[in-house]
Amino acid sequence: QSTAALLAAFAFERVLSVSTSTPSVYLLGSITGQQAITHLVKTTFDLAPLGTNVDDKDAQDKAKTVAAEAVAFEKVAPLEDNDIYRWAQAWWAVDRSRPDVKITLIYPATDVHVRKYETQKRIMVEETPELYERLVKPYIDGFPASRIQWVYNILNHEKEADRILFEDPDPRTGFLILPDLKWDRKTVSTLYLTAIVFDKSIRSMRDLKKQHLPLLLNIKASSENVVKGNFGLEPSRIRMFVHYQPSYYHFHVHIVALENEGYVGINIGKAHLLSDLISLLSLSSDSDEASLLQKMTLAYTLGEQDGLYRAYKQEAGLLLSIELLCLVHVCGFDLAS
Ligand code: M7G
Repeated sequence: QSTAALLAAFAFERVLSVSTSTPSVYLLGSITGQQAITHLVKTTFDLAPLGTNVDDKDAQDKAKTVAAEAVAFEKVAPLEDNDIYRWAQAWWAVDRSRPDVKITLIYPATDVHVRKYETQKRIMVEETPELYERLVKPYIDGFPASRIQWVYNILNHEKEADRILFEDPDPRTGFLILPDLKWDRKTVSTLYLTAIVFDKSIRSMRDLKKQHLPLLLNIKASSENVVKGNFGLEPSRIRMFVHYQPSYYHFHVHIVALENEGYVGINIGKAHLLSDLISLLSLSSDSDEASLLQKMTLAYTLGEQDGLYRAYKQEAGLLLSIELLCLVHVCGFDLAS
């Protein structure tokens, strides 16, 4: 079924979350009785990195077209004017080359997806290496492989194969680079690519050791070449980072234009710069030993709908009961009385 047909069949149920800065919205609904999530993002103006390059004739021509289309309206409804200031609402002409909205449809959506996109209270946790081993690793191990089927589809060239921008097939130091689903594959100022490694043993950045340095250095150099060669962006105009915790436990690197600042995914408490990871691994001792990334306490935010949040809550409940036990023991506190 086509995406258009599925969207037409989407029966709205409720709003999961709204971002006014992007601006975007996650809607929960259903399609033929199955849960579905629709994400709508209004596209931005593809002018930021292009308009500034005064020497590049092609870039200037493209900027002119984008600017001309940006002020080509089908209808304008004035709101107010005062001295030299006027404001209005407007509707763009429908035949512009730039689409107005980027749509992502998840169908059928699992409860994990619904919880991920729902507005929720967040807490900050500090994951010690001990907590990682006891709590987080079993949680990661318990994740069904089906959740990263989309990653394997890409690595096996079964899906998105024609989108691959770079590929190094080495099973240890290899990876491929392709557009992230968040990107409209058009707007350079919101460029969003992903580098996905072939090595399935690296579940997250916690698993990185000194022996993975060549892989990370490789990803950094190749990403810089791709953004320069394919999109005319200088390496100094992109941000490369890794999420901890990620949503998908198969190691990948986010490659994002600096102008694209709207996503919560670039916040501290979630994003770690690739160059910081490279530096930490360089400072780590021998390849086989635990790296600094395995010895560190890693702090991050967790939404209360996150599966891991429940594991932390159980832990907190356990601690509380241990403290209570100590209280009974040390102070002779009689809970029954
Ligand atoms: P993450 O840090 O595990 O999770 O990154 P996040 O979603 O919380 O950022 C996974 C990245 O993969 C995200 O940037 C997603 O937008 C992207 N992504 C997810 N899926 C299901 C796909 C897909 O099917 N294709 C592509 N190209 N990217 C995807």
